[in-house]
Amino acid sequence: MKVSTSLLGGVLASTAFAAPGHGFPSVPTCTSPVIRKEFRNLSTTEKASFLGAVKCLMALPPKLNATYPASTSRYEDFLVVHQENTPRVHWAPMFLPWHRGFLQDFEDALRDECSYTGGLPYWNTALDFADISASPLLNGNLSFGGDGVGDFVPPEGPSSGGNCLANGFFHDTRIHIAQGPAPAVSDDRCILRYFKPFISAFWFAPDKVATIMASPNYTTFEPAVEGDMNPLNPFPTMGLHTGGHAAIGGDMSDMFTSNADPIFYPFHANLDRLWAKWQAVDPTNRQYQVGGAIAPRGVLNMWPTAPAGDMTLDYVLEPLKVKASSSFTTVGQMMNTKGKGVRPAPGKPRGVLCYEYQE
Ligand SMILES: [Cu+2]
Repeated sequence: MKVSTSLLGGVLASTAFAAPGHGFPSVPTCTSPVIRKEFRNLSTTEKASFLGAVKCLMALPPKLNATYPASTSRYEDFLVVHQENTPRVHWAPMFLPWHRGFLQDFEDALRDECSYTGGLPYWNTALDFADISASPLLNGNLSFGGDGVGDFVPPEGPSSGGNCLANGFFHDTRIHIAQGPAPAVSDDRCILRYFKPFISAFWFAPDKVATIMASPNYTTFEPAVEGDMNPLNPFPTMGLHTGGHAAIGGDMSDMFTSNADPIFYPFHANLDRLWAKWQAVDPTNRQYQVGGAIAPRGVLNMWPTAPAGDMTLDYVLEPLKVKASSSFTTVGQMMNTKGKGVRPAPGKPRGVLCYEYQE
């Protein structure tokens, strides 16, 4: 990596300090980043400890039910916050930084409230494109479980399986929020799955990931990874994110309540990992590169009152209140996974993140 006296050079070298006189004190404090590993590379003990911590969040009482009365647990606090924010943070450049912060809050909750000591694991979906049902993440007692079973056919149409998750670590988990947009509606139900392997065979394939990673700038990378849905021709424009949600199906194909299914978290961590990898290809130009209209793309018109203009590093990511007080607010603070203590530019709030993905 080029270490220069330029502003960005000071930011990028985790041990370097920016040259004095720029009014841009960089005080990197991310000296031992949390390591986020691929789930299948966790030891049996690590798998049990991560999955157990998620179950712990499911058993803890909610903290947000003054705002969201339907939430019955800390796990469901995250569900209703995602549900409420969905129209503002999907099909838009906010997608990546908002979900990066959201995952950080989830990892923090596992660690602070459920004594978890590891990093949030990710799911390298490219390893399973040929057959998601054979994935180590979706098989066995220490996994997220497989396709749904039962003969209910959800509105999204028939496919390879049924509906209720019935095996794996979360086979008996009940969710108390109905699918669909905010406000949250109480419901007592299973976690829904409905595999569509033809979609994952297409979008999880390594050549599709390579195409996404070859995007030259943020305004092309972001829709490539998230999806740039053209309602007239949805399949070829799903992208890795929407394709993955659709391939797992059930809860994952409901864009509001998809994180009812715990596989949401390793799946989204993988998208975050790809963004960090894409940034690392050319950190001088990409570490703090954002852009694109704040208003969501497409004809869904999910956020009619969106402000005009492009997303910048100063854009305030509110409301994101899963924790009593989130340690970050702006897009700029979400741009560098090892940027704790580092300002994206003079006068901007210091970064708060300190983790890295193990390949
Ligand atoms: Cu989302």
